[in-house]
Amino acid sequence: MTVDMISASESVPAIGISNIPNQRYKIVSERGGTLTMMVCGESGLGKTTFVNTLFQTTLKHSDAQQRRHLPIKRTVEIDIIRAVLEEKDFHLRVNVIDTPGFGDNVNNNKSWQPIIDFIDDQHDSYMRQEQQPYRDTKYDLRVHAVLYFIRPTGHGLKPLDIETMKRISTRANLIPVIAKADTLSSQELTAFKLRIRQVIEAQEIRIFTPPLEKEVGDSNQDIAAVEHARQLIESMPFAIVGSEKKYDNGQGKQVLGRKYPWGLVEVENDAHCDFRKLRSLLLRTNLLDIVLTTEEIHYETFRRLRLEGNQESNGNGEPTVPLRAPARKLSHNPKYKDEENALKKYFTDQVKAEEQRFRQWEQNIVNERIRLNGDLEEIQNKVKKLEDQVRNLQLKKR
Ligand SMILES: Nc1nc2c(ncn2[C@@H]2O[C@H](COP(=O)(O)OP(=O)(O)OP(=O)(O)O)[C@@H](O)[C@H]2O)c(=O)[nH]1
Ligand SMILES: [Mg+2]
Repeated sequence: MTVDMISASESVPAIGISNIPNQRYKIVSERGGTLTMMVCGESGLGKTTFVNTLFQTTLKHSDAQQRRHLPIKRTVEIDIIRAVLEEKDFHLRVNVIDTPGFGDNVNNNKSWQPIIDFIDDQHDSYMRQEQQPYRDTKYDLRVHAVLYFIRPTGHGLKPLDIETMKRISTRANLIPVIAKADTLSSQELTAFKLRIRQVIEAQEIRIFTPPLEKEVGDSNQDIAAVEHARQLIESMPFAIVGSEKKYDNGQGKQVLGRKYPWGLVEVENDAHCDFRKLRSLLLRTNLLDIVLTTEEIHYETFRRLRLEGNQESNGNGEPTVPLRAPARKLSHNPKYKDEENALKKYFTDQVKAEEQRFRQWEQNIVNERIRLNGDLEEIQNKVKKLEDQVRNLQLKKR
């Protein structure tokens, strides 16, 4: 598996992952604090760029830079990027699943399938591990959030977007985002957001929404949290700008952005795009909601349907969760080759050990048979002798 391991001893404090309200922070850290997110959508919408931008803004530069200098190519297979965000004594492991974009083909039929398969496979794999009694650490790549990139057409959602989002929403937290928001004017963007929200509602697509009503107390902190959640909801779907280049913001500060003859669009500027809002939702304010709803709703639903063998329809007459676990297919993806080879070796070793044990057992049986045959022969000889004696006695008697 080609996994990029980026770790930073310190991250930019502005993120404040260690500032998650107390109780929740504890649960997250006890559970090891892992967030797995996936990016998907049409090709060329800036998914890979977004992933790099996200890491670049959350990690200290030394490690992140390595990745930055790699030229971005079209993503051709599912790529897993791992990073560890560390702040004070808080560790958050972040896994990002970067996926190849859907083609611009006329026939994009079922282009969502690899994404759905990946999400289901992770649920399946976790379920299998849960069924093994002696397994402490589980390999867990269950997807907590899927960022769905929408092309900034200014018109609306395509049927492919709607179909794909519907399917994703039945198994994971779906977060739609408007890609390359710098290509739309702010009026266009406002109108586009409204239209997308209307379609999402009309099509009854379930998207992840920050809860407004949770644990509301009277403290200023709670009021601020609710207000923040309200702002997040109002900005959805988040308008994203990604970039790996830094420019002078006019005040002598180098900032990530995209430069145009008419000016600079800054990634981390709330007046320019919603990048910071999305980052905050994912890594801070709603980290726990995202992780817990995945476990308590999406994974539980998947598990229940699998165990009951029920099929729940998604309204198109198609099951949302396949009835039975798919046969484990041997992947052609070189990323899984190592894992596959390790698994094969494990099985071969197990089979060899069992065979050895069987041979030993067989040998023991042969030895035992030889011993018993020896005994038998001895007894038969004794019987023969006794019979001879009897015969002799009978002869004498006559
Ligand atoms: N204007 C603009 N261009 C962007 C943005 N993000 C990425 N790009 C550019 O869009 C092109 C495609 O970016 P990628 O990150 O490779 O897109 P992708 O979605 O990963 O594409 P696939 O891997 O083919 O699915 C690159 O030239 C980027 O520089 C953005 O926010 N605004
Ligand atoms: Mg890509």
